[in-house]
Amino acid sequence: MSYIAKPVARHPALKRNALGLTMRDYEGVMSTLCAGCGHDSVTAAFVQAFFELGTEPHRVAKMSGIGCSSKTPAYFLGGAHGFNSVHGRMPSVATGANAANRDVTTVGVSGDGDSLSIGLGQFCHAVRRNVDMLYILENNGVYGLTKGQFSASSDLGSKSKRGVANEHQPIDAVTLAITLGASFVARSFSGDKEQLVPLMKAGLTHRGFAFIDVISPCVTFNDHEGSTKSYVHTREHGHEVVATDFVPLRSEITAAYPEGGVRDVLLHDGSAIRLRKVAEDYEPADRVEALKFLGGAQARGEIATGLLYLAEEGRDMHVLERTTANPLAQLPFERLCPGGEALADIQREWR
Ligand SMILES: Cc1ncc(C[n+]2csc(CCOP(=O)(O)OP(=O)(O)O)c2C)c(N)n1
Ligand code: SF4
Repeated sequence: MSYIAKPVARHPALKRNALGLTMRDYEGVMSTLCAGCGHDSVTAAFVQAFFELGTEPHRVAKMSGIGCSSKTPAYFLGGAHGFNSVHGRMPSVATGANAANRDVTTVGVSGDGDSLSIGLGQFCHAVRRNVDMLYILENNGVYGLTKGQFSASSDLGSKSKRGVANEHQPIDAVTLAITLGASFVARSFSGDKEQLVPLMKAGLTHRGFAFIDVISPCVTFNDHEGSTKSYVHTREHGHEVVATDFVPLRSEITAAYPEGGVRDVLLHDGSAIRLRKVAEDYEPADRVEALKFLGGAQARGEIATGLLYLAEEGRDMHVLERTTANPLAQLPFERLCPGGEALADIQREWR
C-alpha cells in the first residue's frame, strides 16, 4: 500500500478533547485515493467520531480487506493497531482480534466488492456471531481499485462507464444485515457528516455487531468510448514513455438534511441519488417495520438512511462463545499454555 506521511506541524490553538488530544492526533497518513473520493469523507468522519469520543488511539484495532475502501484505515488513527488483510477476509481477522482482546475497540472497513461479492460468506458469519465491532461498508457500487467493474451492490440496469447495463439484481446490505439478525444497522452518505459521525459514535459504543452501510461515491471512471483521452484510445494511439494516469480534481459532495427529509444528491458523473432520512418518531427496535420501511424506500427509488434497526437485547460473541474476559496477551503463560500433557489428552480424545 502506498504511504505518504503527513507533515508534523500543527496549529497551537487546535481544539483538544478530554484526553488533551487534537483532531490531528486521530489522523493517519496522507490519503492516496482520488480527489473527491467518498471514502476520504468517511475517513474524516472517523477522525471526528474518535476525537469526540475521546478514544485512546492505541485502544483501537482497525481491520480491512482489499480495495480502495480497505485502504481507509491507513488514513485515520495512526496510533492504533491495524491489519490490512486479504480480499473479503476482514471479518475473520476482526473476529479473531476481538475474541482475543475485548478491551480493544474493533473497527472493520470494507467495500461492496469486499463484503458482498468475495467476502459475502465472511460478512454473514460476523453478523451471525454478533462480533463486538463497528463494521463500515463503503458502498460505491463498483470495484474501484480494479477499475470500475460492477459489484454485487450495483443496481439493476445501472450503466458502467463503458455504457454496459448491469443485468444482475443488487444485494441490499442493510436488508441482509437485518435479516441475518444484526443488532445495529444503519445507512448513511459519506457527505453527510452530521448524520454519519453520530451513527459512528453510536456504533463504536454499541455492544455487539454494529453495521453502517455508507454510500460513498467513486469519482474516477470517466473512460468512455469516443473519448480521445480514454485508456483504449491512448493505448491504440499513444506511445507510453512512463506509466501515468490522470484523475480529474473533484470536490467532496456534502448533503446535510433534516430528519424525515428527502434529499436529491447530484454525483460527479451527473447521476443522482435520492436519500431519505428516518423521521424523528421512527421506531428502530421493530424489525418488521424496519424491513417494511426499507422495502418502501427501495420501491420509490430512495435510499433510506439513519439508524434503521437496533435490537434491544442481544448476546454478543463474548457471551455466546464464553471468550476470556482478560485479553490473551495479558494471561499468564501457565494459563495460555497448559503444558504438553494437556495437549496429549486432547489428542487422545480425538483418536
Ligand atoms: C482473492 C482476490 N481476488 C480478487 C482481487 C482483486 N481485487 C482487488 S480489490 C477488488 C474489488 C474492490 O472493490 P470494493 O471492495 O468494492 O472496494 P473499492 O475499491 O470499490 O473501494 C478486487 C476484485 C484480490 N485482490 N484478491
Ligand atoms: S477509484 Fe474510485 S473508489 Fe478508488 S480511490 Fe478513486 S474514486 Fe475512490
